[in-house]
Amino acid sequence: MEKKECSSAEVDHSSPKDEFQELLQTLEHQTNWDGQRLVKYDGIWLLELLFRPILSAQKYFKAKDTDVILSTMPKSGTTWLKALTFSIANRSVFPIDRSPLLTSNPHKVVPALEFNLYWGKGEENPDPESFPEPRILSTHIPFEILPDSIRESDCRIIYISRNPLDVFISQRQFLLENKIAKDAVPLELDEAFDMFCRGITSYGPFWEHMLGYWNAHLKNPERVLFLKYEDLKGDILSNVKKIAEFMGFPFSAEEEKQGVVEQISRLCSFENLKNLEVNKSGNVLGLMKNSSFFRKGEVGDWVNYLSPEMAERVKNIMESKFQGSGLTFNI
Ligand code: PAP
Repeated sequence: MEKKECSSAEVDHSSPKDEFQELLQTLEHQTNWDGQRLVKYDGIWLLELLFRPILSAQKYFKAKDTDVILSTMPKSGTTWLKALTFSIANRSVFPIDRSPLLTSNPHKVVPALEFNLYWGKGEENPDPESFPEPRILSTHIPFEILPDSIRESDCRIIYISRNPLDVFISQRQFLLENKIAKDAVPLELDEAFDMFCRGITSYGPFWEHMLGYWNAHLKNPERVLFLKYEDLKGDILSNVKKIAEFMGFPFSAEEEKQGVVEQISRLCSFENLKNLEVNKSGNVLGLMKNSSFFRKGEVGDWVNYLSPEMAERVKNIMESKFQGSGLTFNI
């Protein structure tokens, strides 16, 4: 499932008579907080870097009913969810003490549609048809523009959301550490925060991203599970059981008695993963340090960076954006 390392500078958007290139030139664009270009596609702001992979995923990805798709807004708990779902689905294949997570970063064991499956062009990409089932795959693609086959198949989608203020700080600290747009100067905190409040994250859309998956969950809870990072922090054991049931891999009474739920929770805990050698060095795609995916792992770290007035502003936006939807976050 692994693929060749590749940096943003190597992504070739320039082949002649390229449909993608032609389309790209017609799109409205703007710069995000850390100097990366965003383009507006189907009314949704997307990282230009991910535009070709997203279109390729839309065109080529064929979902299977047995697939589990992990969907997230970056910095909402993707790495944690990858570790948990991989461990749940593969618990009869790998005993905990021989888990691939002990020697590979969670982003290596659960590939992402945009970063791993469709990052390159054509045959450079791995063939997901050859992956063992159930295929667990991740994506940051907004619900509305997911590949049709994901929305139309019976595959399951697990979305993890997080308190918006912690998402903002986690994204910002990650980008300051990784400097993905090499020569760009990141915006000052106040300016970046203002952009975030207007609905633009370092990745693209924010409020609509969450609402798209929240509404999909309300419409079809059997197919779309909606989790909150804070709930997992508060009670990991019942959430591991909930995820396992949703994936179709419930724990037997015997497994529960043997403490398998606790073992998986411990293996995937922030403290355990952060301290593994594999996560202290190396990188994802030559762009992002493995260690930067394990920063603090706390609820409410935003208080160390943002003022009460800034929090109030987000609270008000949240109330108006989520009004009547039933979606809430404690700030
Ligand atoms: P991604 O979407 O780019 O893959 P993602 O994993 O969602 O990133 O976000 C990383 C955040 O999850 C970090 O939060 P922080 O910046 O507030 O610290 C990271 O610390 C946290 N995180 C990573 N692994 C775990 C884990 N096992 N348990 C809890 N939090 C975790």
